[in-house]
Amino acid sequence: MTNDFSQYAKGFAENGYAIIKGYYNVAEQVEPIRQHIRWIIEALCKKYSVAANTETVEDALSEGYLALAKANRSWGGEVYDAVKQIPAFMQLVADPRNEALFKALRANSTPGLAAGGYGIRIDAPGEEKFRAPWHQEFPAQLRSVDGIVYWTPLIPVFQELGPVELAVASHKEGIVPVKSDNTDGKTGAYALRLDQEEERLARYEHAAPLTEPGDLILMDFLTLHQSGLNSAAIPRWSIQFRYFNFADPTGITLSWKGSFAAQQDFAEILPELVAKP
Ligand SMILES: O=C(O)CCC(=O)C(=O)O
Ligand SMILES: [Fe+2]
Repeated sequence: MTNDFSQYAKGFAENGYAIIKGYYNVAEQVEPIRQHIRWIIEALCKKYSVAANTETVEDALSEGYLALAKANRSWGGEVYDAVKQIPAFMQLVADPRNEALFKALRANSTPGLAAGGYGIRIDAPGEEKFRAPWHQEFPAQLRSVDGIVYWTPLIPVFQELGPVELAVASHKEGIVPVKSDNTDGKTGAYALRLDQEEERLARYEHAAPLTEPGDLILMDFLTLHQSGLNSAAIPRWSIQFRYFNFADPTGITLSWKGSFAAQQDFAEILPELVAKP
């Protein structure tokens, strides 16, 4: 895999997203994360006497995780909190190539790695509460308006698993005002809904790229996107993190503050982002 990412800049600027197939080295960068997750699930199943097969990565990430979360949903939460502390995960997030890639996509930028903006999603079948509705990353993360979401799967993503969906070129909308809606028990960033969501989405072609471990999806902080619906029998495991630009004038105005994950209320920091009722 080359380290010259300039070929992606034009498509990214036009479409508000880009996909780089085989960006990470699966054996060296992804597999150690998967193995460590397996270990964590095995340890928690043992701790809570949950009978489930955790012998292989596939067993642990599907049967093991589902058995734990079914026995007690908060044990699933323990997995979620634990896995973002896997050193191999942090190494992938901080891979120097990620910073070089950001610079290639954002001319004259000074990249930052958003604190608290990284994690591993576990999208269990039929779990509506943590499904992200259509949103832009900016109100949910702040830091800088020209930030980029990095999204890479830990298992092959097929159609029923609900690939992340995005509206092609929707970053050209600029910042869309949002309002809060707590339907389905959603809170924080998950409760934000776009002003005039349907009208806006109808203007764009939608994409729901199927990806394999090692592939990387890059999304502009203003690109409209949502979680797909997982109608498979297993959870969808995926990594996301965000880089931003210290040199962005809005970022400097914000002093690069974060949003929900940084215990900040974006409505207080940028009241003009709140949709008028
Ligand atoms: O993977 C998903 O379901 C949503 C991802 C997302 O919103 C993000 O990575 O910013
Ligand atoms: Fe997002």
